[in-house]
Amino acid sequence: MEMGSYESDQVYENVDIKQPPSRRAGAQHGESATPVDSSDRPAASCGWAVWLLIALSCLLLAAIIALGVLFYNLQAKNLELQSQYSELDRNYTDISATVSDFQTKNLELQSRYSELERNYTDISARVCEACPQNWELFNGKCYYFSTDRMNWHSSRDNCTSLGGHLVIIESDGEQMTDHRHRHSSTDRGLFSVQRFLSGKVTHEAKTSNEEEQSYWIGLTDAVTEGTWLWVDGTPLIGNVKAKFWATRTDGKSNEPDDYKGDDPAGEDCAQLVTNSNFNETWFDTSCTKQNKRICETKAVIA
Ligand SMILES: [Ca+2]
Ligand SMILES: [Ca+2]
Ligand SMILES: [Ca+2]
Repeated sequence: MEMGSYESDQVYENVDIKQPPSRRAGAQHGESATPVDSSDRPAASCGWAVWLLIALSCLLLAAIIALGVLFYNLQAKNLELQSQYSELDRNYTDISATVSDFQTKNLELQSRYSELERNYTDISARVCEACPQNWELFNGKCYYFSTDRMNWHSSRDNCTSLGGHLVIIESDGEQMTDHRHRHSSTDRGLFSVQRFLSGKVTHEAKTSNEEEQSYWIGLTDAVTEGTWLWVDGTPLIGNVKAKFWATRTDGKSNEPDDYKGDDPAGEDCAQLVTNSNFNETWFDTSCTKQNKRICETKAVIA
């Protein structure tokens, strides 16, 4: 038995060696074994860590899910924005194309406007060029009413130097021999010109505050007394109505009277003078008289 006790002591001794120092000390000092759960602590600590780990894992999972949802939402938003951007880009391209189109059309319109402006200028120039400057257009002819005065021969030469001639108030010779119907037609034109010239001269008299305005016309009987010729050599014949000599109401002879009271050479040149009756405005007078003049030339376009 003692041997057995010895053996068990040995066993305890062996076991005791494996005890932690504190416990061994307590046993040595005869302290009773503490009721504390010192032997349970490692297990509780481990459980808490596991729960913490689980909680952290849950949090992590929740965070991952949240991030995933957020990412998904952001991606959806991104796709939407990309779509909107594409649409805006298309719209911008469309607008750019439209602007470009407008610019092209604007240039085209500007070009057409310039062309129209040039045409207008050309037409204006042509219309203006129908008569020289200061000449008046009437029935396809241009007339110049001078403001200065000269004798008849100087007036004739001056009109020629201006590219025209002293006015001829006469129908075309060939037309005069034409059909009767044409006669009345040309007569109307002739009377129309006579009225225009007399009206203009009368108007000049009113605006210049001069009672009488007298202008040389291209008619003379200087070569043969009584034989009146136009400056182009055409004789004053034909229709008797195409003569607009004045009828005197003061008892003197009707025009032309070749009056010699002022000039012994008589009166061999015709002047157109202000008169209320536009069909009686011609007077013969001395060719040396200083008169204004009416020059005539063809218009460039009728
Ligand atoms: Ca004479
Ligand atoms: Ca005469
Ligand atoms: Ca006379």
